[in-house]
Amino acid sequence: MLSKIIEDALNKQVTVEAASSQVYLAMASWAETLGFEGVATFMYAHSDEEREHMLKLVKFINERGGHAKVSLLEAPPAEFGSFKEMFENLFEHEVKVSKSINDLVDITLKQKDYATHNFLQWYVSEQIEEEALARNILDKINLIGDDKGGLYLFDNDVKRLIGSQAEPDSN
Ligand code: OFO
Repeated sequence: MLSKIIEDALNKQVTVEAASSQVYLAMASWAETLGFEGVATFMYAHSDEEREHMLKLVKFINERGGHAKVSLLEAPPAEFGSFKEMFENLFEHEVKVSKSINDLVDITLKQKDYATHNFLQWYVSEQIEEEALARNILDKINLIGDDKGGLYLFDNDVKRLIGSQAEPDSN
């Protein structure tokens, strides 16, 4: 059974994951309007993954006797400047999400909720992967700079990174 403190903290994370899904969806749509099909495909898939992260939390909260809530989200931006800015934005976003997961883990320890602590280890591993992937993409983008041909190749390449993150455990 979840304590109210843990239930509220997990519900906050539901909102964080939902917001991540929305922002990556906005990035996908923007890239698609610019004709960058590979980047759009990557971002659509990433948005779906964030929804999975959210659903995993929703199910856990309800399974443990709590009530997962769906909240109103702020609209993400519609445009992201350049791909470099967009991927910088993605990286910074993931660093923030990692902090939010770490804070959550900290609360479970203080509350001595070891079941939720154990459940959250999946997210801890996932954030390591997500930050590494974002950093990897950013390195590639920095190498390309403003080179149009490079961006074209990058667009083709980035599709291959979909699902390249290790799935620590799907349960
Ligand atoms: Fe849910 O991992 Fe990204 O935000």
